[in-house]
Amino acid sequence: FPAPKTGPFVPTKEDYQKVYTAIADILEDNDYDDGSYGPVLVRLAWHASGTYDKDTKTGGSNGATMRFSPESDHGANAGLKAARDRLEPIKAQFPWITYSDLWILAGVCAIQEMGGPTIPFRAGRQDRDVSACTPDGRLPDASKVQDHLRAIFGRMGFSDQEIVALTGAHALGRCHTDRSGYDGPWTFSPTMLTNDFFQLLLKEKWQWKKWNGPAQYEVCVFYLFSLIPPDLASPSSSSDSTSVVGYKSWEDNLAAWYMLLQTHNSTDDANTANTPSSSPPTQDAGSKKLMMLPADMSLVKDKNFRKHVELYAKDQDKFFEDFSKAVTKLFELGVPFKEGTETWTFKPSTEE
Ligand code: DDH
Repeated sequence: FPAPKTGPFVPTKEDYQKVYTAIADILEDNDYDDGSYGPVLVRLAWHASGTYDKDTKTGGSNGATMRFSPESDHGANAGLKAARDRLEPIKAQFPWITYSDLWILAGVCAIQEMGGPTIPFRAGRQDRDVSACTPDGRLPDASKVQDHLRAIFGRMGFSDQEIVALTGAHALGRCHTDRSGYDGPWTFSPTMLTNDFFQLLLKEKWQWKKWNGPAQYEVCVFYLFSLIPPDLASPSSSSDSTSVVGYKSWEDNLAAWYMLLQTHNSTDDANTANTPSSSPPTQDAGSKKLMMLPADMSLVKDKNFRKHVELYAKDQDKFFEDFSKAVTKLFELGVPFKEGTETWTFKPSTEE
């Protein structure tokens, strides 16, 4: 008999599902940040995609050019080596997947596993060499505000509504003094995707943080004290109007108060850009005080952005629906999919 012909390996949805499951298995790590690599993997997928320029059709997630210098050394990409390194064993286990598809699938997986919406996925990104690296400056600068955001995201092809929806990803993760220079998480639950980023933007009073690092906002603690509801001691009455992050019951509200005040009393201010921490950066989760970037704050200062913030703060389902659409678009910018490429969705590991 003639030897059966063996063509090139064509991975199926089941093969990608195996990669998804393997990524889901390596998200948690109690020694890293808030206990999960999920947020930094989302950031890797976003920074791989967010270099896209619709006019020149350069950049985007096709290529995984952040593997190479100079792109890996761009200031905006500081710290993303942790995410790329975390995925190396997965690449070794499934050598057929391209880095470009792997990084995006990791973003999809991390969003879903952290309680976010389903993000549809199409495979077919090809890795490219160093010559496809994009110039520095294509990703947003956190110290800048609405005009800059519209210029950067407009270059990728996004509307105001999509910019606001995408930035809701800041419910996840934190800033690191040894990466961007900023410090702290945006929400109390940085490993769960919720609409808390929008709720906090609207409900808290934000003030400039007094420190040696870059200009950022923190919750005004005196304002918090002034808000302590007189009826808090009486469980029967509702303290809805003074809710810290939109919690409905007075017990939840009290718990949120307690967390806020506790984090304000913490002594982690020594951990600034100018005062290196004595513990290794990967083990030091940094400040627990909530923060906002100047770029985040412009979402409530600009009235055309603000109306979307208000909608998403009220309606998490709507946020999830729009976030899923905008992230799918982001992750596919500039990818030359073959005609007829199927769209797949993967189940979160909790539903398997
Ligand atoms: Fe972001 N982001 N991002 N971001 N981002 C940072 C962290 C994370 C901006 C600046 C910063 C998006 C939009 C913007 C995530 C996801 C997304 C940090 C801190 C800065 C600074 C980095 C560090 O110190 O480690 C700015 C500016 C914008 C904007 O202008 C809109 C978008 C669109 C996304 C997305 O995923 C769709 C995530 C997740 C993190 C947390 C990373 C981590 O390690 O934790």
